[in-house]
Amino acid sequence: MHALIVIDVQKDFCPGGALAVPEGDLIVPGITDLMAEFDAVVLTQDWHPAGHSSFASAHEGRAPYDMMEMPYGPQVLWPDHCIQGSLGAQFHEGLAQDRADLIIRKGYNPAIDSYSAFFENDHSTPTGLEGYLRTRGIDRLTMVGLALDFCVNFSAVDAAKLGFAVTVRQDLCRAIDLNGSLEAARAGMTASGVQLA
Ligand code: VGL
Ligand code: ZN
Repeated sequence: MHALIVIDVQKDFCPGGALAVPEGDLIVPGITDLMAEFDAVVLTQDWHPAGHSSFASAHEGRAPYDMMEMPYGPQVLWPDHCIQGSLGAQFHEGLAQDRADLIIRKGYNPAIDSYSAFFENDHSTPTGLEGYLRTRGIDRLTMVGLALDFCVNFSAVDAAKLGFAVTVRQDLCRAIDLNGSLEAARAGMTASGVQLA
């Protein structure tokens, strides 16, 4: 069984949003078209409480895109984005969200960010997605969405480590590309056995 995993195609990650990924909106029609080809469709939704610890605004004297050492490791500080219930946290209006079997939210823990759809950024707290996929007999994943070098990357690497066969459709992703993060992400995914298509 083969699932399409659509990462964080939300208004805040599209042009005009709080953490806009260049051309983030351009991938939406292609993703919607692709949904019919899969046994299952899962959407992830970045879903932070106000004042989340990954927001620069939560730390005095810090600016967006600074790095900060957290108990679980280094963390990029972001502009406020995808706040629970806000307009920016909604899916892009062109995404066929009605076709999703499951919508999994992440980043709701105030003290830990969660780039990956499988584990929070401590790399140990599970989101529950692995159990959902396995109990449905899904062993192959195709991943698309935003951003290629953060949430898609972490999700793909975790999925490969968990033993899923993972393909990332790069044409249906866009990247933030912060300080070489895109090249590092591509190298990390390849090293983990992720197929970059
Ligand atoms: C993401 C930064 C912060 C992503 C989420 O979806 O790639 N990036 N939160
Ligand atoms: Zn986030």
